[in-house]
Amino acid sequence: MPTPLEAWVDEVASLTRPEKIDWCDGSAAEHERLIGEMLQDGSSFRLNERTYPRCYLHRSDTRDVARTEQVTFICTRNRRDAGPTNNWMAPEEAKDKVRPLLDGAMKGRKMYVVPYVMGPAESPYARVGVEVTDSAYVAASMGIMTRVGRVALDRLGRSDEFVPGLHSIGDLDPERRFILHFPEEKLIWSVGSGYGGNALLGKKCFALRIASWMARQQGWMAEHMLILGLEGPDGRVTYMAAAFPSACGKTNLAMMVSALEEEGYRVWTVGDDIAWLHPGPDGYLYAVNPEAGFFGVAPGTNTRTNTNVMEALHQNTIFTNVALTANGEPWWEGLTEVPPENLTDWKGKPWSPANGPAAHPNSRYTVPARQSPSISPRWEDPAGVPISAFIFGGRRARLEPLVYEATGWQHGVYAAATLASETTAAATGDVGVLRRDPMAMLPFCGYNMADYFGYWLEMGRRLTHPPRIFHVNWFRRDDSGRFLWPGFGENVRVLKWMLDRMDGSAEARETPIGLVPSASSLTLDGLKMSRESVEGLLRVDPSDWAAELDLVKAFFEKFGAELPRELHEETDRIAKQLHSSSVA
Ligand code: OXD
Ligand code: MN
Repeated sequence: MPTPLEAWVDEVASLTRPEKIDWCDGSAAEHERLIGEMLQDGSSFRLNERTYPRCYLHRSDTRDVARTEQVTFICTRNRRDAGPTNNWMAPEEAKDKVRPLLDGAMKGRKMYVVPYVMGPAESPYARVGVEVTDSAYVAASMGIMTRVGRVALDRLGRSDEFVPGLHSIGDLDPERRFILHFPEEKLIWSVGSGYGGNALLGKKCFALRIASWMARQQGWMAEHMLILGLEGPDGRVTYMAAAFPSACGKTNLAMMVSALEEEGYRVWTVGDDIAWLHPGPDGYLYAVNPEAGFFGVAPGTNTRTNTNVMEALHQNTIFTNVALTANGEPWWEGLTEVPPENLTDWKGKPWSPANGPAAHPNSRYTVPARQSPSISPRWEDPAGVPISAFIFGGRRARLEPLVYEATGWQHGVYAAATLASETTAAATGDVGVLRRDPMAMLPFCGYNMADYFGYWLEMGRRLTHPPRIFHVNWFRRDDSGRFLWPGFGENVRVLKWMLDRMDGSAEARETPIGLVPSASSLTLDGLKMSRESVEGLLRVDPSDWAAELDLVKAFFEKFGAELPRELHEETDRIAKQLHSSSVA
């Protein structure tokens, strides 16, 4: 009798008809072999072996450089279960539409079977997935981002408890690209893209979209969150998880070099993108990082913004769509102030500034997490780490203060559900367009977000020690458009305030939107900030907030009667308090 896994692989092979099937074991020798295949097909190049040993540059198809949300679908029997923020197709309709694209798609190609574990191998919270792919780049990247091979097969045995993911690059034509999720079957089909977020199926597809669905059924949470440990002067480490929409510096925060190191504060990295959170027997929420690597945005990364990742990137790293220097090193905008002479751009052409950026704005590095000097000694703790605080943040030029604390769980869920960020030039060309991105999960929630908000509220009732909830904004500007806060390593000062709130030593002022630090409760020594700047950072402007509430109400209308009443209660409460504070 074939195992359920063997039966599925047979089924997939008879549909896609590969020339050869290769079961991946996750070994170093296999990684070398996969890299060899990438080098052979001309899509990848070896970098300078002296300064970047075992590092490679991969160039993707120029039409395949980012996630494609418009062709990403949640395929549930009832449209309602996908909700108003997801693209939806009925499962059979989706399969009928996409099956012809997979039919014979691997003819003349090799099919790699990649069994993998998401989460620390020994953890009860870890789960198995199996990706079948016809891309050596995808198989090699999965080997960095997840735990591949025997470890997964041993865990699985003859069980059918794995998330199958069928991936084919197809012909890479964006017109024939589909990323389909079938949460009721826990199945993923992805065709027409080799880009990480579309093609490394363990990441967004499994660990967020399918896992968020599983988590709600099984009593846990799958969130788009970094996990960090903040060590204080007494050596105790407090763990926090934080959600930010893209382009808000999540990886940099997770790997921050603390500006308060001399005072004894240090940041340890557990994860930079995804958290799986389970209630423990003690009523705390425990987080594991399901991933084993970082798939980070290269542009803007340098020794000032993220020195830890810079150190990690010098070996065993796959770079995608970065520029290449004349001596075979990777380069991207922001790495050095002045671009080196004779660069080759991300498309493989001699670079000239007139042709736009040398590296694609969404060029990436894929690097093993253990290589970061900041990696937490507990990053693979099978029990996870207890989370004391959730942090939500966006990029807002005016409205949001540097930090505030929610008055309780319900208010915190409201703050998270109304999370929003202004777009940057790099992302869209439209600067300052406001996008709501609840819990930074808008593109990643595998079910109806109204139900998701309800589930968050429910979680707060279930936990006897729920995390405290904070909101931050590193991006507030003054009237002349200058950033008020220095950011990066100085952000530790805000984390310290949170720590001080938790042990009861930091003062906060009650405002209609939450608990805002008193200026004296923040540790700002050495920053040389003017009193006006500090006031500007902490100001809560009632008329700006009244305008924000109108936008929030319009956003909530999307969910109609299904929006949990608690979120309306919060909107009304804040409106009332704003009104009385502005007349007072
Ligand atoms: C990512 C993303 O790549 O959120 O992590 O898009
Ligand atoms: Mn992400």
